[in-house]
Amino acid sequence: MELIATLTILGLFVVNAVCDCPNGYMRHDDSCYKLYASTKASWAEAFMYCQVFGSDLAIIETAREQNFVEGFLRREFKSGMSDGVWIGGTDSLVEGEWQWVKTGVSINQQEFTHWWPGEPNSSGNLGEDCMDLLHHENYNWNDERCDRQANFLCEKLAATGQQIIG
Ligand SMILES: [Ca+2]
Ligand SMILES: [Ca+2]
Ligand SMILES: [Ca+2]
Repeated sequence: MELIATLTILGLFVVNAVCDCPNGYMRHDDSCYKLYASTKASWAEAFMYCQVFGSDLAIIETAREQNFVEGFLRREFKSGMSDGVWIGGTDSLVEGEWQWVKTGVSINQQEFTHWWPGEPNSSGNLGEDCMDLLHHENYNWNDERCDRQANFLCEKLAATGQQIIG
């Protein structure tokens, strides 16, 4: 009788720590990433797409995260993805003051930055206010015209918590 009671309790209350990503997302550290490799959008549209799916344009805060993203994008490029992937940096509010759109954190003051040499260069008459990663710039950071149609990378925090599996 005691044994059955114990088993019942275990059966009902076995919990399992889960820390996972939705289907179609790639896990790295505490984040889930989804690359839209066959959808192209302007930076503002890409921003909205990510939000619709409960995520945000990716924010790259460390060399470790940059390495992961570069590797991920290179593999996709080899599989046929075109050049140019939006991430979540912009200086559209104040020219030259780069920030991550999700958090408003200043990129200029971030310890880790990874601009390609000569970038951001605000190229062309219309300037460039949105951040992308270009294969031909080694997936380092570039400022780009925001209306360019490009693929994009969304990021969300991996779910953490407890799930009853009994
Ligand atoms: Ca991140
Ligand atoms: Ca700019
Ligand atoms: Ca540029």
